[in-house]
Amino acid sequence: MKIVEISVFHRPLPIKGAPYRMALQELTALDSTIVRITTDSGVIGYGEFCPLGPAYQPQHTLGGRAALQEICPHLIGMNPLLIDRVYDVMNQALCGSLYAKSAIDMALWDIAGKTYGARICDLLGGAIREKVPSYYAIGLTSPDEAAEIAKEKQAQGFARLQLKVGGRELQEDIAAVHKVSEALKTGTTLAVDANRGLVPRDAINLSLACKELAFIMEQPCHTYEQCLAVRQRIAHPLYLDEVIEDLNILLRAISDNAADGFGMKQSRVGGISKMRTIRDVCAVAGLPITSDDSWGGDLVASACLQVGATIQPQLCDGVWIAAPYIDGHYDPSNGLSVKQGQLSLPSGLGLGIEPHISTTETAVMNFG
Ligand code: 0XW
Ligand code: MG
Repeated sequence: MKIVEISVFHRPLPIKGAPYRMALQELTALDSTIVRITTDSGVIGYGEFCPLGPAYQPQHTLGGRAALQEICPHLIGMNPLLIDRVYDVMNQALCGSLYAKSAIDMALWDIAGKTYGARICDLLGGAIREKVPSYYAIGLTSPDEAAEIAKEKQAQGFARLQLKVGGRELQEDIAAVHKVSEALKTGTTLAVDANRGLVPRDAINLSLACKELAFIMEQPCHTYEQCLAVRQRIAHPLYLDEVIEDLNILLRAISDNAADGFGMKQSRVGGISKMRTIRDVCAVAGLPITSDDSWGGDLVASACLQVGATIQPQLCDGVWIAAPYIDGHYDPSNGLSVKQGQLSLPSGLGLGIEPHISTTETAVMNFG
């Protein structure tokens, strides 16, 4: 089997309803990129990356497409089933840009599933469960509004909530954490996620002002070192997210006992192949992870779920997908939606998602 063509498509993803507000970002629309890999056997695989705007992390749409410009010509003619070997060639062609490489990796896994007659989760060792808990991220808003959203989302079946804090008066964050905590039903867990938006002093004060409340502090401060220092001074378990940019930093964090768990974003670390390793390393270390991404449509959602379904339940803190903020699906028949707080694996082979790309649509880039 050989790769004969790689096509790249743009997919605008306007955000449904109010802007998505985090400590350092307010977003009303995202730009996603779909990669289609065609093989000489006729099997086609799809991948996707969707940075959370150009300022969130060192990733942005045009940068990812420029990375694909560097990488894709080297992949034409390669056997797509030899995923690690293709990854070697990607790394020889371009240093870094793991988010762009994650889309190629995703498409290769999709091709593998379609070729071997399996879902990706089953190629990853097998789904432990067909339904996996999702979680809902409550954007930056007033304490009362956050509590109302918490009630609404728990009524919809979410058993884990993430509350965004940071980038505003600390007292408002403290009030929001208290109000949301008061609204939690028995069994609902809470993560308070600053997305690096708190200086160490405020992260410590937030935790101490809420020390009687149970929640995880997720990525409170901007840097790994700041979080490491804060970890000694707070009263809550600490998860790292944005600073875990690759496997090396993950291993360092485990060795430093820097975190009690991780919020993982698949494109940040390089795709399904890397998430498989992270899953296994964190399992050995007994550290929970989420299986998320920055943003994206049905393809990213399925990739996160395929991995999430293979994480031991006691170590899976959920699979976050952007579907609640997106109108419509790439694949109306198989697109993923959260139902009763859970995500169900698509039944199809590979990702189980066939994005609708009209024959008249022009690719933004084409190779092969
Ligand atoms: C909730 N997420 C997984 C989606 C947004 O990209 C932010 C992210 C997080 O937890 O940091
Ligand atoms: Mg996070």
